[in-house]
Amino acid sequence: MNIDGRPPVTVIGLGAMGKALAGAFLDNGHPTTVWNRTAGKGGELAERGATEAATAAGAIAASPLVVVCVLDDAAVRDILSAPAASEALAGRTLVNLTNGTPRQARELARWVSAQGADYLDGGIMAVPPMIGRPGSLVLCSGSPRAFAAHERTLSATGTVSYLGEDAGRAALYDIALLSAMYGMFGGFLQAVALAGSEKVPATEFTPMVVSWLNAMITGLPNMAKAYDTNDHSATVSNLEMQATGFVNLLETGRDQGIGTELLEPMGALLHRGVAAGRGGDGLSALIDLLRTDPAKGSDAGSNDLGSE
Ligand code: FVH
Repeated sequence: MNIDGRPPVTVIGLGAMGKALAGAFLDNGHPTTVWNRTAGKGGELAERGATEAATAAGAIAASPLVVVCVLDDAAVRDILSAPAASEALAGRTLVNLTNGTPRQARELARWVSAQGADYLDGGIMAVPPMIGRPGSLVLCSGSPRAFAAHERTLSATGTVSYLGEDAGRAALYDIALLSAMYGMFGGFLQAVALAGSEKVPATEFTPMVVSWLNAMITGLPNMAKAYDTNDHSATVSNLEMQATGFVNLLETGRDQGIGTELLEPMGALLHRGVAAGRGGDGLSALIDLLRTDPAKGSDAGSNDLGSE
């Protein structure tokens, strides 16, 4: 479907995510040009109306808005550093939806700007089948001018949340959210392995995990408030109690023949919190410890949102 007046967009990278992004632009009537390093991945999109470019430079030249979504920052640089590609960037907006670090985003923003182009960095908080559907969130930061110009087109992919002019901000949120996600998944893997050590089927046990995690999640806003106000005292589950109980998680893992490598760092942090004199505080006090480098022997310190 092509809806008259919808601006053209280019998608570079046709992995699982790039294909989903290009498909969402097509669904919303945007003339869509695609390019992928390895040929042969654009066939289905071409059948739906996409134009396959022969080169990355040709793909960039085809649209004022160029979305790149490839494996990593090194791949982005590989593509854009080719002279024809970097020359084609001038006057366009590059939206980089490749997973990367805040530092990589800021470096790329400077480089893209030096090529005479606008830059937006993004983090996709969705898996490919969610793209373009309710629940898909795309974090975005960088050039306000570029965001104003292209917000409507980008919203074909999902809800787009603009986090300000600092190109690194979207990556910071993305990586922080993924950190929370991997903590949850790591806990789930451990739980299933442990229950499975006595032949409890994962499918039987998982509903209980989901319900338990949902109950625990309701405590996060209070922990956030404790951290922001630097008052970790209002707790029904103090660190000393938790550090003592956590030893049982490690011991049970060992007794059942289940690896404990996912749990050990948390156990060590709990004990470091108690050793730092924070045993009466709640779990949120540990965030202060994460802000220090134990190898340097520095004090836990405290949260001071105004100092950075
Ligand atoms: N898929 C997901 O669940 C997550 C959801 C959240 C966001 N991530 C990030 O999205 C980026 C792309 O992920 P993907 O799922 O599309 O990844 P793949 O299917 O593995 O496709 C990788 C594409 O990258 C191309 N590529 C790799 N290296 C290079 C290079 N040196 N030069 C040019 N292109 C390169 C690769 O091309 P090819 O191998 O087909 O030639 C694919 O198009 C990623 O940052 C996720 O973290 C996805």
